[in-house]
Amino acid sequence: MHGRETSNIVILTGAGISQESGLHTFRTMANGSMGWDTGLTVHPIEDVATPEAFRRDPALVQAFYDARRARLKEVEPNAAHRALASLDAAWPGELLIVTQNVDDLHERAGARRVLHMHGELKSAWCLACDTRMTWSDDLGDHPPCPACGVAGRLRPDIVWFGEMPYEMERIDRAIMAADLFVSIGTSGAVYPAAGFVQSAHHFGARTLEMNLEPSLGSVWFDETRTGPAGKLVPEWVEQVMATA
Ligand code: BV8
Repeated sequence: MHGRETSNIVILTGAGISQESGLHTFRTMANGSMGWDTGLTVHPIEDVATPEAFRRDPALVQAFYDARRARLKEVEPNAAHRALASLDAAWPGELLIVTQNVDDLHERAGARRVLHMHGELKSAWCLACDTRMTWSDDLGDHPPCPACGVAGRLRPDIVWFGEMPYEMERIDRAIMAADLFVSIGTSGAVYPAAGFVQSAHHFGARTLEMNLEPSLGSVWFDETRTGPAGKLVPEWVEQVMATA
């Protein structure tokens, strides 16, 4: 089953690939639920990353994402992002980087075949006219929508917990056609992303994870390499390019 040539590659990335750029990862909190560690405090996802939280306290949610959007201006892509961008530019076969990250570091490193399944900080969504648009400033000060002019109806174009991730059909098709499924810097705690390795395995792909520590889904991977993405990913890209 695994003797297949490597031509179609799907790469899943998580918060761990941006950690060496200075962006925080999530954290399992004392009460077992997930939280977003801003370095100063840990926001339970229930307070900042659900539609209910946005209805309950829109100012807190907007401030949370305004701070993360502003932080993007202070960080740069790292060696792992750059290595994937060079692979994307040179790989002759199918390749898709499916990221759970809402930061723009894959694109700023030069990657093009990128799909943000959980949305992007640099995009806003108008709930009055349903337009989605590139956005780099705050949303907390209720700016008018550039498309319909209505003020205060713009929300972060982010997939919150309980909401359907973006482009699931395109992701499923890519996984079904993949010869190689690679997972980088993700804990495997959040679904449906955490289930991709099982379907990739089911459709006969070879599976490899690169992570600081084995993820929750580690048993599903044919190979696990542990260490920082900034070191492991450039090494792996060199190896896989040698097979191109
Ligand atoms: C949905 C945007 C239904 C927001 C995010 C099945 C079982 C159990 C629960 C569920 C289930 N199915 C659905 C659920 C519920 C839920 C879920 O999974 N809950 C969890 C908490 C149990 N899933 C959902 O709600 C999903 N939606 O199911 O909708 C539906 C179906 C039909 C129709 C309508 C609705 C939506 C989930 C998406 C939520 N939004 N992000 C934001 O970012 O603010 S998820 C968010 O959390 C991230 O995008 C990412 O997905 C996740 C965090 O995980 P990681 O990225 O892996 O980061 P983490 O910090 O956990 O781990 C980092 C790893 O890197 C670690 O292992 C670490 O060791 C490693 N690392 C650190 N540094 C480095 C490193 N590795 C290498 N180098 C380093 N330097």
